[in-house]
Amino acid sequence: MDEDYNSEAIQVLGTREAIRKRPGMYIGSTDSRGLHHIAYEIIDNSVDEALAGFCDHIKVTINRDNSMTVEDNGRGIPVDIHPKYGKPALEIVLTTLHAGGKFEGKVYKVSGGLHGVGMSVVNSLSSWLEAEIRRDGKIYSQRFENGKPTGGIKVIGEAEETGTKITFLPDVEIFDGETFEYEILAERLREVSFLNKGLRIELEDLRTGKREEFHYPDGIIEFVDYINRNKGGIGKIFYSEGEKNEIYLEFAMQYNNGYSENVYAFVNSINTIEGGTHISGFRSALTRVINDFAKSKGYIKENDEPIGGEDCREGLTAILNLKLKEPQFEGQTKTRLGNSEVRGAVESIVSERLSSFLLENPETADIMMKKILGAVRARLAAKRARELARKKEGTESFALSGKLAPCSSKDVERTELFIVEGDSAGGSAKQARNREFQAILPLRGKILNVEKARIDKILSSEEIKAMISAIGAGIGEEFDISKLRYGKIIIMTDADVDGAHIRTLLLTFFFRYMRDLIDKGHVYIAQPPLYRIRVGGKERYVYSEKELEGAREVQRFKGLGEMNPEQLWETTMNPETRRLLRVTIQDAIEADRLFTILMGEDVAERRKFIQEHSKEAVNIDI
Ligand code: 0RA
Repeated sequence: MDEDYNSEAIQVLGTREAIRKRPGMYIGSTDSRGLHHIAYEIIDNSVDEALAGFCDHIKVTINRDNSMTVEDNGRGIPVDIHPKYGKPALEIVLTTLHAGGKFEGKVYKVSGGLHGVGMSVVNSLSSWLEAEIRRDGKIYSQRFENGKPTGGIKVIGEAEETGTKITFLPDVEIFDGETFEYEILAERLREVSFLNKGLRIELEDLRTGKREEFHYPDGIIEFVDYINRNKGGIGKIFYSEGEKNEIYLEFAMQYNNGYSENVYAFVNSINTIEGGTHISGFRSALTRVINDFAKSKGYIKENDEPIGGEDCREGLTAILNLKLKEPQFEGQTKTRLGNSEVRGAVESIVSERLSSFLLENPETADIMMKKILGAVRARLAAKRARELARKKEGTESFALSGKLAPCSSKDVERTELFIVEGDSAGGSAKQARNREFQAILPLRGKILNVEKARIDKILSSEEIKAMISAIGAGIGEEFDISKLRYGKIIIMTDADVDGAHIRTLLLTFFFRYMRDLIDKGHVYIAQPPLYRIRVGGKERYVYSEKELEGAREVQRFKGLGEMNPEQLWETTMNPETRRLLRVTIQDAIEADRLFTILMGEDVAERRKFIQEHSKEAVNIDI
């Protein structure tokens, strides 16, 4: 204990300086992501108080000046004077990189974050911070400027309730003028409330008046329902929870009418997008239980080929929510769980609970088995189609005859594949391009909507076959980015509604079947100009309606085909002068929801979405 406090005392001196010198070490970056990270640091402390069972309401307010207020109705951060420091506990939490939660002499929480260390990080990166604590019948307040208290802790009133309220203004110098974004916060807060059933989280933006409340008494059951809402969930949602060797797991799952896998796992509220031992435990339990059940109930015969793991996960939505004491996060973004003991714990809980569920719910079990056996049949059909295609490949250069205009360079650092809508635009592009490093693949009309088709049908579409074979890295589970033939895959469609539709179809295909292509930043959208204008005797191209203001003599481009090759090269294809938009995925769950709504079955939901988002529809960075 003593040693702990001594080392903390030494750290006091340089806390703020150390954090400001290397903010990246504490919050990852100082861009928009980093700015939101400091909000989560404060919010997480309130969530921890909720996890400990002392708080059920959190309110987050974005104030007009880009400061943020986070209030909870927990016990309130202790304010009593700490004997060793002679300072209030509150002040210590806000000014030192202490081992959070420990100063009361006990570790009271499981946490994925910085164990309350976050508070001093936020204070260090803020211009000012105000804390208001309700405890012991009183309201206490303390203000910090540039990380330092402007005075001692003061009693400013009386209150029966307890709670903590923190308001802070992120330092513009550190965050380069970035501001809080309602949607980013809303997505995270929704997720947090799904993962902590019953917790009520309010979000209000005083700049716009927008407000929402997230409150899910049924927690991750509602999370699964939310994801499956537009996918057509089939059968009951299965929910169970269990604990093994101090590893706590709750999970919920349901199949839907779609074909993609949506298994998301959270460890201490952190979305483990890089996977890990918990996911592999879940997968092996699922595959084993399904095979055992299928055999015992006669869905497959003893000697049949076993049902594959990917068959069991086609059209499956599942949420795993784990809490554990010492998570080891690995991988590039520290979002892969490494703890080896977790695999067995998850596997055993899921196996036991899922096999009972199947026996006790024969109707849902039957719906699941039919779904899974459909996936098996489609996989076998696709395999036959691929084998057939491979055989053909040798003799007649499969699917590519005449369509792709390849480039001469093989240097993936430089090469670009333009996927172009229509033969006529394809023709212009072929004339316009630099054939050394730019290849052109024209597509005829609309491509297949992969959201509504399954793998065997997808593989029989000529347009899709041509794309797979041009890109050269395979598809789905077999996709291998090291075989990629072009460093940039550039979608070039007209700047109109049809063009936007084709672009969305292509992005859906890449998202579902070549996800790595997007994750590793290889997919781009070309930006053809809308108009050519003449200003003061000079010609200029205009890329948005806004830039058009006040121009005369205006030539509007209806489609790519209307530009002559020189214009197309100059405006859209020449790396020196063109504009490209790189496609990024901020949040896989939200992207999945968007694709489902935009490309799925539910027409009414799609119309509603497009109406709500019509203003922002230009250049959404999915
Ligand atoms: C440690 C001990 C106690 C409260 C908290 C931490 C606490 C921290 C935060 C941060 C945001 N909201 C919070 N609410 C509570 C109190 C222990 C006690 O009263 O016995």
